[in-house]
Amino acid sequence: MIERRPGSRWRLSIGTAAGALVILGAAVATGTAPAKAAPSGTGPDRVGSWTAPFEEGGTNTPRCVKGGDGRLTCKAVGYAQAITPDGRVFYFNGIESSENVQYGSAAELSPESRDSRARVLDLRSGVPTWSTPGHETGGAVNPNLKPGDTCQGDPLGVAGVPGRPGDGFVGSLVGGATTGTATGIQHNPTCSPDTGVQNSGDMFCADFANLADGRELIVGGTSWYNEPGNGLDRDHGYPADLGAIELEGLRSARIFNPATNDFQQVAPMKYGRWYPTATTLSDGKVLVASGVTKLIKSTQLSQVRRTETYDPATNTWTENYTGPLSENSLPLNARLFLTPNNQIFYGGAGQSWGPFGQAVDEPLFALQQFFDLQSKQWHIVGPNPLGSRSSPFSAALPMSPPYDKMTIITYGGVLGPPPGGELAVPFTQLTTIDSKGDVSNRMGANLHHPRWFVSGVSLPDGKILALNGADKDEVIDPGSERAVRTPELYDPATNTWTDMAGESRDRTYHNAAVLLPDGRVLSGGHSPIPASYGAHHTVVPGVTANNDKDPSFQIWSPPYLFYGPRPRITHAPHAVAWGSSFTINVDDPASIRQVVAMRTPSQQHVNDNDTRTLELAFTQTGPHTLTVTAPPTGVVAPPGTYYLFVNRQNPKGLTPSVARIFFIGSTSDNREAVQPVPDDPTPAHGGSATPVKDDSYQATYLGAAGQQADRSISAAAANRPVATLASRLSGLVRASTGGASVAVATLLLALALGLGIRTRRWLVRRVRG
Ligand SMILES: [Cu+2]
Repeated sequence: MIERRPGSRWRLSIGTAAGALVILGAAVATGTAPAKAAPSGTGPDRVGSWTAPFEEGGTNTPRCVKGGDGRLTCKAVGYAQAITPDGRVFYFNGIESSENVQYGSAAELSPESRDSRARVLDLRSGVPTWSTPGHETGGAVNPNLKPGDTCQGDPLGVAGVPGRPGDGFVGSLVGGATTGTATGIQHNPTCSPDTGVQNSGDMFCADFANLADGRELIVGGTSWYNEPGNGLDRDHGYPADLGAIELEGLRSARIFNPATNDFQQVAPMKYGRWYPTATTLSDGKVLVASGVTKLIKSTQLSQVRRTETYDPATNTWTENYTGPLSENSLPLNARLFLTPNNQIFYGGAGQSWGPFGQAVDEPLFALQQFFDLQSKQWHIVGPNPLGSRSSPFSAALPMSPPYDKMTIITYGGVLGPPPGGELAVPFTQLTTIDSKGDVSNRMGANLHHPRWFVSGVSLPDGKILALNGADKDEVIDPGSERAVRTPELYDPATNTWTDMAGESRDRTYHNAAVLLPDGRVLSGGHSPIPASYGAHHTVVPGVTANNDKDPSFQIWSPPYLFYGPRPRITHAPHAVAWGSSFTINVDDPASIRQVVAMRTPSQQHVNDNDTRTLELAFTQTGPHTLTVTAPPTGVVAPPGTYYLFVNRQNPKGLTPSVARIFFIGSTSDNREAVQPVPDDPTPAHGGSATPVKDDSYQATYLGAAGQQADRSISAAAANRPVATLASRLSGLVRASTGGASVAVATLLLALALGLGIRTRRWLVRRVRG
């Protein structure tokens, strides 16, 4: 356990990097609490139950269809999911069109990719139905920093050197923000060499947040191209695509409006951001941090180091910069939380492979830090005991009045920045932040199943479900991972994980899961990187995870739905103001133990840092009336849509009602709240899914010769020892060349720059006690 000492507020500098690296080595040895024995039993009241998988179009339509241009279009995978104010599911695809890669991702994935398509899934009647939003790909064109530039006559633009202050390590070092002595050398790094290929405005790798009025803000995303391609690609009639893959972060921001089922483009960010993090603030503005301007051949050597804030009221972005301490290096999709001290907390978790393992300042990822929203500067709390963690799930556990502390649970993932670990870890960490900004860390019970890229879903009874993911970091060696299909349920009251009923499908890279208004959990998504960065195929059938994409969903009914009668909310207001009292009507007030507000989810890349589960104070004030106290401030409950649940005490535990969806914010509105599903929801029925190994993909795309080739690949891969060894070796080479050089370079850099003094002083102080 590490407590932050009073006065131990350090200034952030590159010099702390070397210290963090040392600390990281020791931190892995941190002890873990033993897991308590899981309850036995396999009935649905113990492990819940799953529906069969179902997908858009069902088994009546093939998973993939070939267009007139010979290209496959396949059903969208639900890798990013959000709940709309009327209780539908908005989702979009990940790595759209990667099924068209025939031989290798390095040359083909960028030219074959397309902008991801969005869908709206409606489960309210019990029978799943789908609709296609207007401008189904989000309709964005990434605004070029240099309009009209084609990159052909601008080598600096192609290389992105040195970039602008705030754009990675290089941009800031040369631009002067980090050293405090601006050289004035800047260069706009962005160019869009292939804007005609419909893959320059991809929502894939954007983050999103539910705005206060119920719309979804989507920030960043992907522009795909080969570099240097110089136009010599198959789209222009050449036999092959020249150049190698690049993924560039979009400056684009867009809003999906559920009321019109359409997108609108809004003001762009200053920096292109691939894999940024969007966190909703107390006033409804949205802070965006991290993301990288260019992933594969980055010349910036780290992510975007400055944050920007979007104001929906004025459609403007503000760069949060008041000096060098406004800059910070964070992993991609850094898990950032608005904490009770009204600052943004980073606890040491994100997705670390960016830019492609070369972030020279990545040891900073291991430091817990606050971003002060008033001073707009970062300050360090101390090292995270486990160092940095890549692709775990992090969420705030339930908070109760007076909401003066938040405990963030973080579980799974792999340890360390690149090269870090490849094997998933079972560790659970509980980090508590109070309203004074004090931070403490402790270990929780281990997961029973170590898992990387694990989703999480907070439930209305205060428990949290861990589901999906794989036993290894698939980014290191795609196709070598084995799926983890057994979900686990965490009970904060007993600090125990319990295995739940198993899912039917592999869901590894790019899965997502959200809580539905009927209290069930929707799980979907599976869009792995093509095996060994080649084309999609399963490396060792039956052993390694399915390496084809899977557009199916499954719905899990938690055990609490099998405990007994559900309570009913017969009246709730449309909107409540912070700190106000409001009344709700329920069928049996005496049985109600909890009234709970939960922020409606928006999850992508197993990242949903706006989650809130707020227990609300209440008293019975009439035969069917409860008077409830709304959360006091926007710090506790950022403005927006929330589920309202009441939990009834049944003999086996708490059972939630179906949810009303209501707004929490600055104003009250006594119109009736939306009730997305009836009090006795129709059990899910209808819907179906194509098989795991979908024939339409194989037959349509590969043809007879291709199927033969694919079988030979599978046969070769089935030679397990050889395949495993080869895959291990390739992963090791990738990891060591990418990562070891990073660690060495970081140390040398920090020492050479002479900026380790502060760290050395700190270490000396620690050693002396
Ligand atoms: Cu991804």
